[in-house]
Amino acid sequence: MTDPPALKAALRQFAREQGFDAFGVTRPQTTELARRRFSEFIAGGEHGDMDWLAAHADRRIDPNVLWPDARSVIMLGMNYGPDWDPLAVHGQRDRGAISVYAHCDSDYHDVIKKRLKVIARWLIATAGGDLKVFVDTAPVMEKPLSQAAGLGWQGKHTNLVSRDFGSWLFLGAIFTTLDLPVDDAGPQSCGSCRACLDACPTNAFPSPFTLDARKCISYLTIEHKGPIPRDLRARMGNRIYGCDDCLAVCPWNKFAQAGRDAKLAARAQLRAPSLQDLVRLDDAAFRALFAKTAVKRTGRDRFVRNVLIAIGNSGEAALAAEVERLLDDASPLVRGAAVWALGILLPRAQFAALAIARRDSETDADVRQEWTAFFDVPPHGSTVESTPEPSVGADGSTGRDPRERRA
Ligand code: B12
Ligand code: SF4
Ligand code: SF4
Repeated sequence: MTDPPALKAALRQFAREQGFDAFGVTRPQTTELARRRFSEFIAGGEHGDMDWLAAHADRRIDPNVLWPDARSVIMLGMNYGPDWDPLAVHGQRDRGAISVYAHCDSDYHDVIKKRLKVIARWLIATAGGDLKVFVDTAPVMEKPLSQAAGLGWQGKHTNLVSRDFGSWLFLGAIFTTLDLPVDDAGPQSCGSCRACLDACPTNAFPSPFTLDARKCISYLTIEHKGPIPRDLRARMGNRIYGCDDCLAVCPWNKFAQAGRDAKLAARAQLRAPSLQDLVRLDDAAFRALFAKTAVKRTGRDRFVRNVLIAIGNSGEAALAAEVERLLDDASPLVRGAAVWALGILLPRAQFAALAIARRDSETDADVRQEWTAFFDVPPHGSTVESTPEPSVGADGSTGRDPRERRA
């Protein structure tokens, strides 16, 4: 097939048969704005400890550096719209909120990559040329390229919004040496809306269209390897893996439809899992539960860290015994989060007694700091009654310190 418009139409149809709901073609170029903003993002340290974002920045901001032979970029979107309200779980304090994309019984990276390769084989067999496929993990700016290919526009929450699927599209890319006809860029359609900016529990948007990843719960719960900064813990509520708040409030979701791909079907078990069950997971149980899902990415220790923060925020004193057991966990990350949760769940005198008994034998500096941050524990021999008031006040998503709930 040599006629480029006919080839493109056949390719669009084949992509649809492979489960892709959105399709468009652009040239291997990013805009001046995208390049500038990416450089500012890295220079300002807004990528946190995602060093892989800073590495190969030249390739990421310029597809021609990534692959000089590319002539066209085919951008594809797969709808994963939920058929439930992803924000409803926030009202269930003893349950954890896992973001919609990770409910799927398969990791979307695997599903999409496999389908992109099927399309790639079809394209080579039909029209020749050379190509490369990418989803998420390669140095490719998928959102600006998708906007340029007409799939939608980058909303103020920075994700791609589609007129047909709202915020719920996974993106993937095929770079090819073929010269395909391009589509018009998606028009910016946020207007005066700022629902996503106002919905963010951690104020992670310094301004519309820009995100400071260091404050984003998605970053904190999935990418961040160390202890979660104290001032953000209470704001996380019960979000234990990713966050959908800015996506879910977008008014364009009213045109969205539930995802149709069986491979991305949501596992009901992950809709509102019990925090009590999750905090008991050891490494083997974690891997057994999440093996096929995107959640496996954090590993057990980071995941249990997140669950402990949610337990602290739940104010459920009945969970204190489960948490206390984790003070002996092998992972300092888990022990530190357990200390923070107990500081909220236990009556002050009981927490202080525990701190006095435990702090000096703690080998990890960060965990020792967790003990001292809540109470300036006096040296051995002093009485619990002399313990001063807590020195740290974490404000909740409601603006309140979760410890107030015990009052
Ligand atoms: C790093 C990363 C993250 C980081 C940083 C997110 C971010 N916004 O940068 C963290 C871990 C926080 C994250 C979180 C999430 N991610 Co993510 N992530 C990525 C990744 C790997 C790179 C994104 C990137 O380049 N960021 C750097 C910044 C500087 O680029 P940017 O976001 O495009 O920023 C632009 C705007 O700021 C814009 N801009 C600045 N000023 C202005 C002004 C105007 C007027 C305009 C128009 C634009 C504009 O310029 C920048 C360049 O275009 C992509 C995959 C990929 N390879 O592209 C997935 C990706 C963006 N993530 C995705 C998803 C699903 C998520 C989550 C929803 C997951 C979840 N539920 O928890 C959240 C959403 C959080 C959010 N509001 O962004 C999807 C988004 C799909 C979509 N429809 O857009 C992607 C594309 C993966 C995929 N293949 O499907 N992610
Ligand atoms: S994903 Fe959550 S924390 Fe991150 S920017 Fe959106 S609302 Fe804020
Ligand atoms: S919520 Fe409003 S401002 Fe945010 S992306 Fe959607 S339309 Fe744009």
